[in-house]
Amino acid sequence: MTLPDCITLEDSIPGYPIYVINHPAATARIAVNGAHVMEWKPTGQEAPVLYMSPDAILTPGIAIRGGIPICWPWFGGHPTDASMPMHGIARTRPWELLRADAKEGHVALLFKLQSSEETKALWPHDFICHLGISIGAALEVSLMTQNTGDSAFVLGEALHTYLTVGDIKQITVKGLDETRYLDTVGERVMRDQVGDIVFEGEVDRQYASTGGVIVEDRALKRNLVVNKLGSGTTVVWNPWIEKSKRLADLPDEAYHGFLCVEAANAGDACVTVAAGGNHVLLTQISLPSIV
Ligand code: TA6
Repeated sequence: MTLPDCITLEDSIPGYPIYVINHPAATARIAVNGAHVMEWKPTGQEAPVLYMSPDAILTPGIAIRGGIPICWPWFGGHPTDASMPMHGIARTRPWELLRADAKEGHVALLFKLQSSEETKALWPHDFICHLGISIGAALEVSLMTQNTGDSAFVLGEALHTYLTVGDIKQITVKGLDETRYLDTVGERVMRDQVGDIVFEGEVDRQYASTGGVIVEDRALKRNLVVNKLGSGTTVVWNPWIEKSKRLADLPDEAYHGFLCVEAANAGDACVTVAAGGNHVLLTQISLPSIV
């Protein structure tokens, strides 16, 4: 497939192809492993918008710590089998690039992942997934699921976005006030959000919300707007120090510099896709203003 001049296929890591985008509107890197948007930096921004761990393991079959991991077809642990991989099977498989187009204001890429005997050994359903990525002054990622089998399946999923922040202690997340959420830190319990979200310790919450949020970053003097479509769950996660120490692919102190805001469908928001049916989950990240 011919690539536009602004996209190159980098093989600096043997057996681990990465598409490198250098467009006037933004730069980005996308790994074939997991169709994983690793990096995105709109032109004019000093700091990248997506966070990538310096200790991320770039090996086929291993999930990447940072960027936008695709959690699919389950979110978190497998519903019934603890031996299955966390967050499903999509983020650790190679996806096929179907096409890439460069436009004046953005680059658009389309990746595909299709069921196989190997995937059906892990998840016994026929499917075709497409991932549409639009990279420019904003980033839009769309995960499209087609059920190509003859029976319905239940889908848990997330676009597990890692956002670079200047200092987690100077972050406020707006847009989830009075929203019900599952708090998974310690005992799993339902709570109601009171006011904006601030960070004084580990946060791992699944909010019942279909709307967007604003991440106000007073340290970097920027707002990140995270909008979404086809999502009933907004996951907000920062591991803080103790969990960071337990993650081998994340420096202990890295928690100061990132936050996950995930467009998801988890728990009661999991989606039933009928035979022959489809479902779209989309997240969009933009930077409308300098605070
Ligand atoms: O989205 C939050 C979460 O489910 C956390 O509980 C934490 O496990 C995080 O995902 C990262 O999961 P991973 O499997 O990528 O280490």
